[in-house]
Amino acid sequence: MTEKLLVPDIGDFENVEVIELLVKEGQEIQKNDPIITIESDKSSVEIPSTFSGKIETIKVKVGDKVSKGDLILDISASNKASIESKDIPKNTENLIQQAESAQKKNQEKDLQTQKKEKPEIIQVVNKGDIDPLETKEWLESLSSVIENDGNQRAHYLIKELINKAYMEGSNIPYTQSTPYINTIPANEEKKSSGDQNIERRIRSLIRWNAAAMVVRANQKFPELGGHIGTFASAATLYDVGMNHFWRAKNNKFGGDLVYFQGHSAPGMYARAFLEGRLNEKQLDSFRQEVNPGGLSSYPHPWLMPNFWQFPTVSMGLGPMLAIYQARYMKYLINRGLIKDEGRKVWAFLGDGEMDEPESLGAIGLAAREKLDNLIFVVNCNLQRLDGPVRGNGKIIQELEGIFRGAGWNVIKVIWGSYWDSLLANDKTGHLVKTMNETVDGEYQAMKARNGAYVREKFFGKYPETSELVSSLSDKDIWRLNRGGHDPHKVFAAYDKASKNVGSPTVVIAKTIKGYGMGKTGESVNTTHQTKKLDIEDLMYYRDRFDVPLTDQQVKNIEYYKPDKNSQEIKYIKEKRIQLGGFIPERTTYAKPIKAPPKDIFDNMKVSTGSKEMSTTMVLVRMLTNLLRDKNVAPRLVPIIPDEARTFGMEGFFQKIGIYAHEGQKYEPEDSAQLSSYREEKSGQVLEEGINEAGAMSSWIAAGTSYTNHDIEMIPIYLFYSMFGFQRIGDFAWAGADSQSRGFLIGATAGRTTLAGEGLQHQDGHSHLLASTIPNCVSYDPTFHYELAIIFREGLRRMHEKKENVFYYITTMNENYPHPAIPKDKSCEEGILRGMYKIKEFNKNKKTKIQFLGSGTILREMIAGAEILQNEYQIDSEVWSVTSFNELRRDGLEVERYNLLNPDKESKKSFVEKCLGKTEGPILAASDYMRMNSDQIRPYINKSFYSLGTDGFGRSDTRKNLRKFFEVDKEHVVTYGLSVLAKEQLIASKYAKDAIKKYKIDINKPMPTKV
Ligand SMILES: Cc1ncc(C[n+]2csc(CCOP(=O)(O)OP(=O)(O)O)c2C)c(N)n1
Ligand SMILES: [Mg+2]
Repeated sequence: MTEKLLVPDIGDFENVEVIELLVKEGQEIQKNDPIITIESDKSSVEIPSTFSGKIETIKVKVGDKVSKGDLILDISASNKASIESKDIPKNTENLIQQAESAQKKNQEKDLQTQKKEKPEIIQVVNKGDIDPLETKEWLESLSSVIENDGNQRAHYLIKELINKAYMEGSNIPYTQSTPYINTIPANEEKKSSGDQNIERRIRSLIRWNAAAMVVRANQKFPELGGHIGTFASAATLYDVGMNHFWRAKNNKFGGDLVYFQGHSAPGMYARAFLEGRLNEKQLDSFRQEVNPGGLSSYPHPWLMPNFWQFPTVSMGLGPMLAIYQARYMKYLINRGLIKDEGRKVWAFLGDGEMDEPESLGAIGLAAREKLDNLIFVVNCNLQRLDGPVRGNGKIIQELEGIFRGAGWNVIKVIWGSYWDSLLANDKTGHLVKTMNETVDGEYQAMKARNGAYVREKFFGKYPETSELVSSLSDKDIWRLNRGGHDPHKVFAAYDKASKNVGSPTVVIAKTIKGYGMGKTGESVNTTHQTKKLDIEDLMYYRDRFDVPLTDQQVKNIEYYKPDKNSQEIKYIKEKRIQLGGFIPERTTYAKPIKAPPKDIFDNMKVSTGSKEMSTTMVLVRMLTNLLRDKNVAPRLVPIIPDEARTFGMEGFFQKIGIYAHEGQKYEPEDSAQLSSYREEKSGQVLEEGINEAGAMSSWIAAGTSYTNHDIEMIPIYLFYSMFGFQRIGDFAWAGADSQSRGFLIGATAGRTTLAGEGLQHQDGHSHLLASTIPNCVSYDPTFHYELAIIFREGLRRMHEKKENVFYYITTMNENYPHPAIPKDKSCEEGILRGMYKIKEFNKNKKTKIQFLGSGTILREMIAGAEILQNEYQIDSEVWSVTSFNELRRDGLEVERYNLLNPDKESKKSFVEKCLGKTEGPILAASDYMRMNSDQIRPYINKSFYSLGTDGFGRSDTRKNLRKFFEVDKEHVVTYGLSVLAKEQLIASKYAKDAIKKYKIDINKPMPTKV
């Protein structure tokens, strides 16, 4: 049966050009195979077949204009797989699945409810209680509900009560925090199978060696710095993870991913020393990295590429990177690219670090995406650098509320085991009441004093609490430990966190900053900066943790490493063997991706004739081509912060889908259209919403996939160029440190090219920001073939040759025709190295000038050069500068070589090779600040002038903006003449005439001043 394939609804477009035929007559095709590509002035999109069968006749050809309902081809259909098929639509299918799984969950919940557990209830006495008897009755009723019908029922009743109160007008929010006690009751703690005595001894040695390393380095070179207090507070939190939870990567398992708190790095080195991975000499090179073998101050994969995986020390980056890492892991699983092995992402954070907006900025996403592979551990030592985090409040309670509100599973680890019996005996609730009432400033001060002080200030608040500790000595009171220092409590929390299903978990642990450091460093406001300990302090530290060193060895600040056959060393190794290997460790076994054949971009090397298009559109066309390359296609990770339509990428929604872990539960408003919004569990596009920091975190996760998941991926993050480096600069630096590979595309770039958007949108400096990152390779191409050559080389260098660089390319939204690639063979090399001659005007053979132009402004220069030739008899050579940044790097290197080799023949920079033998002065311009082109001034011994867009952007037409910033063709002509006059190559009257002719106001203020 012959079916007719018609042009579907393509949105608000009519008469759209057919740019490619992807099938032939007589060809057998499957439903959904792409048939033709059509392109409007905004975007290109493939039209898929809605039938399977054999193509009889094709009714369109390249260049035709088509609209909705036009006939594309006739096909003899092999089955009834038309779009009107009676199959259950995908969305309905989703809804059914959803309903079924919800039902199943409810049944599971009901089962849980039937298990009756006797809850432990602590009655909190409240100052504002006007009728304690009534309170008691209500509480007793609640107890009996819990006893008879379980926690779920009790929770339901409480919720109903709150709803009722709300509806009656009582708008008092239900509190998000629970009493200031551990989330896991003592009787529900999972016990560790570890040998606590050996583990304590190991922990003590790690503590000692970490402190010794910092003290030794600072004794030698006081300028080196380092931290002791942070790891001292977190040692137990790390040790329990290392001994029992964190599984390493090996040939059988992908490995858990652990983001270590940056300035706790000494502790990780000290453990690696006991594990035999680092030696004493290396410990002695802490923070001395210039010579090989030094240990980096903080986790830096660039500097220790076989050790550190994640850069974290710029506060706030770790939490966001970890969230997006966990999401990306699920993305790879849902796309079928890696197995689901139950791997986890752990992130260690400081309580002070939680003040960073980034730290909390993405926790909503983690809950929404149900990232149960994610565990945050917030080390609440109540202090940051200068003083307490929340002196007047309680950071743990505050964080609990925030995370709980966002939908996280919260586990508070506040009190150690020594408190268990006191809490069990707190029949009046006064102990919990005191705990609730005491603020962090007091908690901190208590641990800087002694047991007697705690008795007076804490237990002394109420007679009931004084009585509770009456039989304890001051020493006993001092021994009452905090949860984060108690391996039993930490183990129970990690165990529960690891098993949690359906939401991310945060373990909020209370600790003491500088734990064990004694009077100079424990719980005092100066702890953070303590990097030197005097002999007395060191003796105290040794005794506090029973480190088996003699007084003399302490005076020498010797490291301590037990014999390799000792119990401790055997234990530490055994535990890591059981968990699959060492952590942290950075390796990669990813296979390279073969770069696509050179001809894949051939259609971008021919002239577009009169057809105009923007480079943003060229890029989208290129990506569409790449999606047909079987090696590259599945590895592309397009990342967009809610700008797909701006960039003409909406065709990707249908073609490769938007990643959504729950699929699509609704029928999109535009479902009838070809480019309708399609969310799918295996979707490929990461549509991040208005969230540049998150999008960048995704880019880093995908760009380091080759090491963290052993699969090379190609992230392409497209953004408004102004909201790139200057918005997420710190993440870009961390991405570079992580050796991320991938593309950043600064779209709608250029201060005068993105015309109407105004001051905060118009980018005239992103290339300069990009140039500050050593392994960022950046380009500002003008024409389609330049972009194609640069992009393909990027794929080859990064993903085939595995070079640790990343690409920043700007694309613009100005439509113009694109010429064919010049015939000259050296052109490709020039495009990649930064410049090549694109045009020569030599009709007059008298006076000459060299024009260097970049991006859209190159076109103004070509137009200006033409005017100069025709109207002023001035010849010129026009150079397309694809990258001033790359030219400068080459210039720097060559200059350095020449200076270091004064006796050798000087090498020539690429700039000099290109321009050295040319005639006339140089005038350079781009759509960026003059500093962009000025970068190459030192590398050419000729008169050099530049034009650029220094100053604040503003909205107007492109024409007006280019006039304002003096980069339009009229200014190119005028300044060109003026330059020649200054060089005494022509009379100044020509320049003066041009100023008059083009009505250039010489008294107009400098654009930087208005
Ligand atoms: C973005 C950023 N700002 C400031 C710093 C400097 N800094 C390093 S550690 C620190 C205090 C950290 O306190 P907290 O997060 O509580 O960690 P703790 O050492 O107490 O565990 C500060 C301000 C930094 N590393 N990064
Ligand atoms: Mg802190």
